[in-house]
Amino acid sequence: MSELDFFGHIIDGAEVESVDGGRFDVWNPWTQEVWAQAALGSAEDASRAIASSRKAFDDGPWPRMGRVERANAIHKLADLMEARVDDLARLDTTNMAKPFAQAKHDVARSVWNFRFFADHQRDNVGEVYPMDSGHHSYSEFGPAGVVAAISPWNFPLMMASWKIAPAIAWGNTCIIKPSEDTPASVTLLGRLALEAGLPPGVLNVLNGHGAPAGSSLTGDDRVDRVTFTGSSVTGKHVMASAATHLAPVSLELGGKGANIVFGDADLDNAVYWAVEAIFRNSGQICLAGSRLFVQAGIWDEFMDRFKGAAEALTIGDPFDPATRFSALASRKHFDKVASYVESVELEGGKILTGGVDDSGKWLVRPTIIADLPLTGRAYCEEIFGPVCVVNKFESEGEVVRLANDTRYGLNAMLFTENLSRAHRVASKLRAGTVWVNCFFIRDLRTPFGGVGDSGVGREGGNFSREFFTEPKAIVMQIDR
Ligand code: TXE
Repeated sequence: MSELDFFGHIIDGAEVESVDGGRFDVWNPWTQEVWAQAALGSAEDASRAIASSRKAFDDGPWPRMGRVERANAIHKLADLMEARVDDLARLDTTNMAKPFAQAKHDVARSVWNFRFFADHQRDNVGEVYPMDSGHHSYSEFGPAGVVAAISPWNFPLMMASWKIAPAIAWGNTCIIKPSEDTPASVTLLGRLALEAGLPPGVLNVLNGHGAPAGSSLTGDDRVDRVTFTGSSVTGKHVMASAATHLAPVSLELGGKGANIVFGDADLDNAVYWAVEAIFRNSGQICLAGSRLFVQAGIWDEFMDRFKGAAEALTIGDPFDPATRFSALASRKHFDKVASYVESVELEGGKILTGGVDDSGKWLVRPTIIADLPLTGRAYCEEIFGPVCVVNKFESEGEVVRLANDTRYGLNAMLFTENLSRAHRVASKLRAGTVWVNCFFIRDLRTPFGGVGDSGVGREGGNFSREFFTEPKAIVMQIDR
């Protein structure tokens, strides 16, 4: 057997094996082969990582560094990432079958996360509150401490960077636990952080499973903040675990996004984004537009075009530049998505195109479903795959009710050329983000997060500042 790549933990300035030498296999879901191994973190490894980040916070230079110097250090890490774009992207593509061009796009967004939060922290200001009593008050935003960040496998590098960047920019130290399905790119990021000269313990990477590695982080009272992206079920465990030591949590969980196309929409644009919203990344996006609502008057034309565009996506090897759509990220996930597709006809729905591929690949083709009762599993539950359930609607009031009738509330999209309707409907939708005539566009200053089962809290710009710092009020007598 050829020598496999190995991804260790990054703890206290070095890449290390687990204390007990444990390792786990890392799969390439396109070739269905093991291509690497990673260190299998135990409770003891988690404890070591926490001790290191604790020491780096309590005694190290990072939280005490000037804001300009800290920003420069993070920009240096971003420079190193930029120099290794292809390597980072290759790891994500190999590890989860994300088309290579999309993986490169994700690396660019990850670099931008670091640059944005470095500058945001450097240029941020406190507030002064003039008082009538002969005093004045002002606010200060000091670092919170040790941050445990737990990230998923659908955007391995990008979701991790979204957490690490604001955490370290605000002077905290951070332990990231990537998903056990995708340890590779985050481990390379940890290596680059050492190369960039970040002090030991500022960014530790702990590889391993949700339990014990992840749960040992969230339940440890030396951890001051827990930020998590993953399933709603796991999110509840993470919140309960953090509550044992009252660590504030930020949870970005599942979604069942509504995508509404009104009769007056620009159809070329609406079709383009409907395809992106559910088939990009093989639908493995919490923000996916998995419930599509189309107004009756344009149903036939829209569905024709949407189906045609879905069938035109080039499916194949994620490293082939022509590929737009590839396999699901793991065997386990393929089984889950396939089981939803298999439930559709049993529950009265019709598969208009797509379905489970019969090649033996872990592949579900771009799938469009109609006529499914609103109680159908594929309509109600997060599938996290390339499966779009479409429904017809008549009126604005009806579609707002339908869109909001879900336990989730991460995001929604609406397509219309009517300005008043765009504002009116956007404001009525129960969701953390509403995209009008577009999808997936982010400004890092804006709040990001969800309602209901989609999460707790918001991150982005000053919302990240609130979470990753301990805001302090200083009150001073000035009239003596
Ligand atoms: O998620 P988990 P899984 C949804 C999606 C998917 C389903 C299952 O529907 O099909 O979740 O995916 C870590 N304490 N999303 O099983 O379990 C785990 O190791 C601490 C939506 O991968 O939520 C990984 O790093 N950590 C989603 C991370 O949590 C724990 C992205 C996510 O794993 C833990 C991913 C524990 N007890 C899946 N148990 C989104 N919102 O984008 C697990 N983990």
